[in-house]
Amino acid sequence: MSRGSVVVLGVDGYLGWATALHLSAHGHQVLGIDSLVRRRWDRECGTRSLIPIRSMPQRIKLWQKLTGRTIAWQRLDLCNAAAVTEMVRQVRPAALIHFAEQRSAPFSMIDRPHAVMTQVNNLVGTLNLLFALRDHAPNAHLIKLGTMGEYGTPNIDIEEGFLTISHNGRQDRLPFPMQPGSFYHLSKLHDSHNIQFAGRVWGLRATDLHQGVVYGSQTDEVAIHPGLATRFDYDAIWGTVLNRFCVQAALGLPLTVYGKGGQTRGFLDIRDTVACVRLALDNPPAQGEYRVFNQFTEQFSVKALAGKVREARAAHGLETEIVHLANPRVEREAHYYNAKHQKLLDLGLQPHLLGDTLIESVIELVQRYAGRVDPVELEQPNVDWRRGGTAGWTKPLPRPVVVMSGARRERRAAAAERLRAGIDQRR
Ligand code: NAD
Ligand code: USQ
Repeated sequence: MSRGSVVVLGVDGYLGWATALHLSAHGHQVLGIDSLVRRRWDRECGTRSLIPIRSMPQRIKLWQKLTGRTIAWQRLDLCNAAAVTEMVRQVRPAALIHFAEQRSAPFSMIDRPHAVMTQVNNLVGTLNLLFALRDHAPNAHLIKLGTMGEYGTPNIDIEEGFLTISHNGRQDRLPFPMQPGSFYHLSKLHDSHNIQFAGRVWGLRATDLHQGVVYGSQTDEVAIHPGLATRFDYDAIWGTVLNRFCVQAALGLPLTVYGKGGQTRGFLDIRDTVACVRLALDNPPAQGEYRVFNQFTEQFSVKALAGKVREARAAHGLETEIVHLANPRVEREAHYYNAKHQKLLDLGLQPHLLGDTLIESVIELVQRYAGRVDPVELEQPNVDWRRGGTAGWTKPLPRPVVVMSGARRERRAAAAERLRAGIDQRR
């Protein structure tokens, strides 16, 4: 690798792969890093990407064949401090885009081992990186994927990272008060604190992208060839809400709104994720600066989102049912939400807003792979925030934690039957 290159950590994942292609297409020398642990977690959970994804060596070979551009690739676990230090020492990157974490809130709420593993994986990986940067690349720009969920849903406007507070006649600009909603979301907040602290004491520079929920799967680069596909999760553990609704709509199944559905979040198209990362990369912070960008383009309640999917289907004469399930999560279902997201727009972001056409295009894509949908994975309810495990299990706790085993096929058939029966009753 040449000096001045960009390291994409978590390159085998949903957003990491799309970003690596995008940066490579725009002339960056990209080194992709991943431990492939997500493929192991998929095997553990019995989940898989709806859209088939190739191995890392196959993907980068195809990218080179199609475009003549090279993406270097290294399998590496960020929790291996010696390996991280050696990689940073050798590459001395200009920038690192850090996607490489356990990113599912439900996964982190299954039980104690999953909560611990999530926080150890995420915090240790990020700490290893910070120390390696201090020692071997102190000028590098760390772009870290955080999450809007760090803020929670306060009854005041959400600012971009910081809030000016007046107290007893004095004023200061302080980190925004945070109320994350899962052990996963807490891990992102702990990372934010560690990165901010490292900036303060070692003068590192970092951008913390507090990203909302991402939807879609097609970027300009991913769309070049089916072999360049990025993963698309739709199950109850890894699938994000709009992607799940599109799969449910494509199969003519009811859209599963948890609880009242007034829970509101920031959302963005995956094309805007890659654009935002490039904007952050092209406009680095000053040495020693820690900055936060709220990375989303629109906010919707879950109920409104389901309504949008239903409308998009109705435009084609198709009926879609919306069901309200008992909420397996502990979260406010009706609340004030107004999150600022100006800084990336100021840098030139041109958002792809959610319209019927986009929803339809995701549904069309899903329909191509409908045969790969596993009803067990769509089945509700899933991981229960109060009891852990899954709310669907009727036997008393403790239960074995993750789902698949030799009995998988049987349960899959039974779940498909239950799902069909449930839908028939509702009709
Ligand atoms: P993903 O699970 O598809 O990809 C994460 C990748 O990181 C996987 O390929 C995994 O193998 C790798 N990884 C995890 N731990 C690692 C380690 N210790 N060492 C090396 N590699 C490791 O997730 P994603 O949806 O692409 O999300 C990427 C990042 O963006 C995450 O940090 C997530 O918190 C953040 N984010 C995602 C969304 C979203 O809607 N997908 C929204 C906001 C923020
Ligand atoms: N929800 C439903 N029905 C479903 C699935 C989800 O109503 O079938 C609701 C959830 O209860 C929640 C909202 O939709 O209120 C969002 O859930 P999600 O699973 O789409 O997103 P979340 O768990 O918050 O996590 C995802 C990513 C995570 C990222 C986060 C951004 O998995 O990596 O950090 O989105 S944010 O939500 O802004 O924190």
